[in-house]
Amino acid sequence: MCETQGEGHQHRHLEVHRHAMEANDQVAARLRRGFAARGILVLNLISAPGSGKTALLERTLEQLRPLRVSVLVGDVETERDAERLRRCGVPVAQIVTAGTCHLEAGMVESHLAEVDQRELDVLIVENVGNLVCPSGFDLGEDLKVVLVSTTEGEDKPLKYPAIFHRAELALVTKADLAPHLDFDREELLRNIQAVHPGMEVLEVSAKTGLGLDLWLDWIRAKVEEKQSLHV
Ligand SMILES: Nc1nc2c(ncn2[C@@H]2O[C@H](COP(=O)(O)OP(=O)(O)O)[C@@H](O)[C@H]2O)c(=O)[nH]1
Ligand SMILES: [Mg+2]
Repeated sequence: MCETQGEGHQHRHLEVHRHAMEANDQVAARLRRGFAARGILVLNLISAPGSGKTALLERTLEQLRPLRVSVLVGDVETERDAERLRRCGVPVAQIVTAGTCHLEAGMVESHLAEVDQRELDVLIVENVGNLVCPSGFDLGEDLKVVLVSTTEGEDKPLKYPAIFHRAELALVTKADLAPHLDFDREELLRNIQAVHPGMEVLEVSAKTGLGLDLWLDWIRAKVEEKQSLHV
């Protein structure tokens, strides 16, 4: 008897979850059509809290000129990251999720008007710091980028495979700290490839600027690719 009630409850829970995901996917599809119609490249940056998403964007945004870039940044609380990024002179909207551990397509849609999308080449979404939940929610992006810092441990791709599997590019951040840590670079690279064979990987430091040129070139190439489809 108890087991039957338990199963029923679990079934209802799964149904609610399925409806929520379907609703998210519908909004994401609408967003993707809108971005495609305007030729805007959309990147969804995902990592654990503190991996260096905002620091990397602080180094990235100005250097992407003359490309026109905007940022949507998600956090559970505060406008702190938006305030940091606005200093780079690009339009930034903060999405405060008030407890939700990931961004959903509806949140992106309702904040889009705050960043001028008529005149945009690239929209960068900094997701809520979390390696698990954000990977399951489509935001209408072209590509997901996963960041993993040298301080997080080489095993993270194995422990959180979904995001490494779904992302196009892995950025190994805080490369400047590697000499000061027991960091096994080869093992991290091996673990990334084990989860996502052939995955593109760039090693960067927002502090020293190491690897930033390759990251900027990667973005520029993706923008060109996107705009060549937009005729
Ligand atoms: N040494 C070093 N520290 C970094 C680097 N990038 C970020 N940090 C530091 O890591 C902390 C978290 O960075 P932040 O950009 O806020 O991470 P986010 O939570 O992923 O947006 C801050 O104290 C940054 O100064 C880096 O390349 N090298
Ligand atoms: Mg941040």
